[in-house]
Amino acid sequence: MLKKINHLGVAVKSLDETIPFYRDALGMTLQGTEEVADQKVRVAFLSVGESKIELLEPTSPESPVAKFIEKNGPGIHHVAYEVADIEAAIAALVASGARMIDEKPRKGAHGAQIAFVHPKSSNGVLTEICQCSECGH
Ligand code: CMX
Repeated sequence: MLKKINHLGVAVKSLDETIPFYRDALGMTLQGTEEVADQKVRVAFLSVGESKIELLEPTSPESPVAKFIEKNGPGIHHVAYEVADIEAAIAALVASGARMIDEKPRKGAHGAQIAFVHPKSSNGVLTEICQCSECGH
């Protein structure tokens, strides 16, 4: 079902203050920034080899990322796995008893289709699946 880890999501207070560490100190390639209005975040993707980090800055106090930072401070927020067929992956997760936050895919960054599994049913790790055949990341 899974193809690979697509990215790790990292909650940050400010993209502008965080990007220099990843781009300049670690030498990762900044692929770009984008607002995902549906998720109330502004995101930056940085890559090294095949691997990517998604920095997530909340754009509203109602953002799930704002709530996460308020409770935990900045840090690792989710793990995103790439799948070829997100509808089939959601069906398989539901069939195996996983509690989905999204039972239907919604639109994420770069036009990807995304869905989250609730961290309470994945041992405390917010888990994203994404189908991004046309999103270029
Ligand atoms: N990782 C692990 N646990 C998390 C978590 C995270 N990222 N976010 C919340 N939790 C935990 C909380 O700590 C809480 O645990 P306790 O009950 O032990 O205190 C539990 O989940 C439920 O938290 P809650 O306060 O009831 O619910 P929230 O309002 O904080 O919502 C969640 C939590 C996961 C349902 C919500 O954040 C959500 O829907 N997330 C999916 C969407 C999202 O994160 N979008 C941003 C990224 C978008 C992108 O990548 O493009």
